[in-house]
Amino acid sequence: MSRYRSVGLAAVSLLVVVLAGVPGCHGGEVAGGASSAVSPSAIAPHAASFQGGRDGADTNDVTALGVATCAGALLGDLNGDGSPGVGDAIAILRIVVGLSPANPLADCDATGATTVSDAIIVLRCVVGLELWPVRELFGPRIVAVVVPEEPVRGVFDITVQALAQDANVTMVRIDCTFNGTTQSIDGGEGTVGFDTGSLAGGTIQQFTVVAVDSYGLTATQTYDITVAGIPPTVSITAPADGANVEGAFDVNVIGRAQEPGATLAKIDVTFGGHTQMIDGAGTADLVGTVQFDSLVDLAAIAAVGPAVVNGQYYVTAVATDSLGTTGQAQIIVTVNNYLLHPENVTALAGQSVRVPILLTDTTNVTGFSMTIVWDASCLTGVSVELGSAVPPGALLLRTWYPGALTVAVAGTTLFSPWDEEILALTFTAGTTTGDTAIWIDPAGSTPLAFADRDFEPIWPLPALAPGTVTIQ
Ligand SMILES: [Ca+2]
Ligand SMILES: [Ca+2]
Repeated sequence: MSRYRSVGLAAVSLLVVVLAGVPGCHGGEVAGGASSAVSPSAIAPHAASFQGGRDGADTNDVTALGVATCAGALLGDLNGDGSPGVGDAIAILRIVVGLSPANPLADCDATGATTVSDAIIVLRCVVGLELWPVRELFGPRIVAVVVPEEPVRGVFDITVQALAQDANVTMVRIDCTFNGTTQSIDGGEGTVGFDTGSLAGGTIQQFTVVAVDSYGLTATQTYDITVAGIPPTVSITAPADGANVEGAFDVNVIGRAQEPGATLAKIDVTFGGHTQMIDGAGTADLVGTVQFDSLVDLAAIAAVGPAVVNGQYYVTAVATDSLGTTGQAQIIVTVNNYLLHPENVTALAGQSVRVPILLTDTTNVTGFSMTIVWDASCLTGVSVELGSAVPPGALLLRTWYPGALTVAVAGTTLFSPWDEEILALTFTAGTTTGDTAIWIDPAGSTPLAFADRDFEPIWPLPALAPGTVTIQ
């Protein structure tokens, strides 16, 4: 019996072993003495993972334009150990009989099909009748990647070309990944478009090309792509950070586009939930002023801060250049209006609720008069007490109507300069839940007035703001 025939018989016997699924007989001596202990069950996962690119072993990361090839793969070496073995032959035979999925590495004789002949070739290599390797596979080669030379912004194209390097192998696809998105090119050449989207200008993002051939071998290249758009600068030149503001106040801003060739499109300035826009003039620089009123739209101011009118708030300026890149500046201002207002409070339905009336600056104040108004269907049974800012013994006068109270305090002792509470009303909250307003009527039956110790009127009068009782 020739050695060729004995190897053939060994292959046939291996086929029987595989078909029978007999454990413990997967390796063993083959003519020539070579042995392998690889089991069929250990081969299949590897064959499957190989389709994904040899577990990344062929990845070649480069950051400059060039050529990257996969690490060599060997025809017939299905278990990837670099050597011919009985395990490789068994793996091929499992493909022949349909127990394992097809694997292009099994086609040792390049017939385009996996047959017993392919297993025999591996076994001949095992016993030294043929030279190993049968053939080395080089995998695909990325030959050209055309990326934008300049930093990119918005939609941009990248053209890629890859070649299969091995005989009887074709390019299957090229996977291109940028910013978490992968697009595939069928075959070995094509162009894909990506979008920088919301990526920050001036940052460097990776672009990865993975070429896949019909053997499942891959080649990988990675490039650095700079996102265009150096953010514009912007600053708030007035008011100063931390400044007090009262009533209407101006905000001055200045911005400049930094990206070469870009102009400044606009500056959005925001305070108290309101945004005002300064349009660009088609130039890189933009200077402008917007005005806000810290009194007019109190609801909007309260919406961005605690439920008090005076307090600290952000002023934000966002500059947007002609490429859509933004830069931002922010300061904090303290709204410090001379203000008379009921405090915002929360009440339980049917329960009593105390509502302080606050004056934000009690300097030189010794007396006042005012009319306080509310919805009598929501709040009933009002009682009045002097606030903690008012000295004991001050005279309290009051007249009560459903939904209105006139009250006056006259005295010669100065109010506490560090306390804002000048009066407090206690109501019984109704059973209807929701918000109900309390406000000061400056021209009511007892007009709003403040006086000093000489009974001289204090002027100007404070601004007025409503308070809210939230019934729960
Ligand atoms: Ca092997
Ligand atoms: Ca074949």
